[in-house]
Amino acid sequence: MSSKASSSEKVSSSEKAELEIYKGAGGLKKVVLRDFSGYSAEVSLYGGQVTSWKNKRGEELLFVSSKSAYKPPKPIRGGIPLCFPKFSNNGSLEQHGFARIRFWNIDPSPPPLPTNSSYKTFVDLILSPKDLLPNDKTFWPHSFECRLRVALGLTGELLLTSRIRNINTDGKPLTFSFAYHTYFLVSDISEVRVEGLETTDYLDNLQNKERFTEQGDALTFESEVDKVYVSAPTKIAILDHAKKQTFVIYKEGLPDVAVWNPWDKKAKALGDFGYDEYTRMLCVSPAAVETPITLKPGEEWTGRQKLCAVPSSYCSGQLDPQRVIRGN
Ligand code: TA6
Repeated sequence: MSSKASSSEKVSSSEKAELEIYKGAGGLKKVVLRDFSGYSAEVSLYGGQVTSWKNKRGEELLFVSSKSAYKPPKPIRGGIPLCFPKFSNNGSLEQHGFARIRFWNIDPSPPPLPTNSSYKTFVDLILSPKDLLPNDKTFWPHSFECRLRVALGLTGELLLTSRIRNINTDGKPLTFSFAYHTYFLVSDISEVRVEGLETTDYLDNLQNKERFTEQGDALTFESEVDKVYVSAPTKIAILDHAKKQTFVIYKEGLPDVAVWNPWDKKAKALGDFGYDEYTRMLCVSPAAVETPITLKPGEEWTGRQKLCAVPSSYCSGQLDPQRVIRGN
């Protein structure tokens, strides 16, 4: 629960809505976005991480672990961690890069984004080299701007837009991987199906990143899963049978999709999952992993994910196309 800080300050980012900054868990500052229809989202300045997304009934749609430390330099367990400049657990930088364990700032003057009239409630954040630690620069000696816009749509959809620009003055290219490591809250992982990845190739992190082709007509889950689907379709659906709800993910600029559930043993080993919490989460993460992104000085990359949560009359295992296409 956000506790309103004695010195909560308002940052007005649009004439239609107000942004408020509160001190949340662990005293970490977070921006609260509220739409007048009742939808809301919260973004921690630590990590630039969305830590809550609620529908108009105030129901939480993202998973955040009850055991999350909210204590730098540990990443917050849940919500939407931004994995940048890498999405992997090997190499010199921290696992999944430094972006999710550094403090971001509200961007006072973001370059204009193509405005979409249905997004009136948003916040712009920025992470730049001045926000990094010496160690980051040792292993990743680059000048860059990493911008994030988190926006709420008029029907509660959540839109994340990331823009990364190479501002190296030494002519060096910028090469990075990226992921929106999104933790969806589900009623019971054993009752969840993912549609849209059938027949897609994937790298299996549990089998030395060996490449396979997905065979099933939808993904279901009975044990630990840790796969990166490569060159995946731009729309993926997560059907939650018990809740009769479908999450729909639309992605741009992010060719791959990582799918992860640690299951019981790995969740226990990680230490910041509560007892059997693994049964109530699934990570489906738009990413650029198989082919890292390379920018020449002055070039900018944009990556987006739009999340919708729609009621779904789950019957034959087929998505209700009308409802999904229309959104909720
Ligand atoms: O989702 C892919 C993955 O790399 C898994 O291998 C697992 O490590 C997961 O991310 C969580 O990583 P984290 O660093 O957040 O514990």
